[in-house]
Amino acid sequence: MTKAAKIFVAGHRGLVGSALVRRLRDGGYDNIVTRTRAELDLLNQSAVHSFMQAERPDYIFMAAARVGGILANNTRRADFLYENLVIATHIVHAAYAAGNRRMLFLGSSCIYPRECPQPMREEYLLTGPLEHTNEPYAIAKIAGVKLCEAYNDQYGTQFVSAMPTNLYGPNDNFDLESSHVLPALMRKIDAAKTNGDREVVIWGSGTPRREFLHVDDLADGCVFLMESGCKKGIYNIGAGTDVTIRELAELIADIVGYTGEFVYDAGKPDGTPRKLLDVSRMSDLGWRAKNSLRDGIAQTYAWYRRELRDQTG
Ligand code: GFB
Repeated sequence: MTKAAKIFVAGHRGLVGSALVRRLRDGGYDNIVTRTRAELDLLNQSAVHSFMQAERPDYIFMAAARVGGILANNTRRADFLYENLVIATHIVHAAYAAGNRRMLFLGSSCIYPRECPQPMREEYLLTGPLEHTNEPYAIAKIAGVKLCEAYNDQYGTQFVSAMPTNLYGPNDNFDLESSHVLPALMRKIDAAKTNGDREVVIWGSGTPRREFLHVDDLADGCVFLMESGCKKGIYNIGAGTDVTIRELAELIADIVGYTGEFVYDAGKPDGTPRKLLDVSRMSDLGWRAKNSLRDGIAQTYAWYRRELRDQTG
């Protein structure tokens, strides 16, 4: 990837897209193309084609998606399936039609089977049934991965897929209904400390295990993949270790300085029991995540307090 290359980051306002733009700028890539949703509706096929024909980016980072935590995935099932399918097909086909050859497609570790052997290797894709709560999102992301593979096979494109584990960091969604667990617990625990509450409610049993990666590490891994000239395939990007939701809550409480109790809401779903990625494909290439979970959460908490707490807390 030359420094002068024209790079389209789809979804640049989101958690992943904004981290990609930061990482690319830090790396000396200045020719970055972005579009807000108002400027380019990715659900509009002809708008996506016109944009791609006009801009003809050399590289694309496909980070645009409808995303959310377990409850949003489970209740807005149609939106998650429809929008993610449509966005992926529009971008992949329009990129190919405009002569683009290099794309990195962002998937998710929820594409692997619910009862997948742990840690999950890339070749376990489509070897068993999916977790019900996020099946629509996973199906759409699997379709995106398969689109990349099929266009590579038939048309000679070089579309690579990155499978991130559960992410967190600046510009995350902190809405308590639709967010992922880490920002939700950060907000709830921070509010409890501020208000002097003695209890924080955790959804589910607290026993599911999740692997959390700071989004700056993900962005670094994605740029590394593009720079290293990978032409096809799936690459898991994770931290390599996981924690229970209870351990995550305790770690956040320690960083925030909350000393109250946790109570568990059995009326909310646990989701998949464990999701830990096997990251040996990336480590064989020489890449590994840099941020520890404690440091990453502390940095994100500082960001949350600075940028969001006054508006949301
Ligand atoms: O992060 P999360 O929403 O997504 O939830 P998934 C992870 C675990 O944390 C679940 C529990 O067991 C939740 O029940 N949890 C506890 C909470 N308290 C809370 C809370 O206040 N908010 C939330 N959101 N969870 C998503 C998928 O699954 O992960 C997506 O639905 C995607 O498709 C994403 O793959 C990375 O890890 O369960």
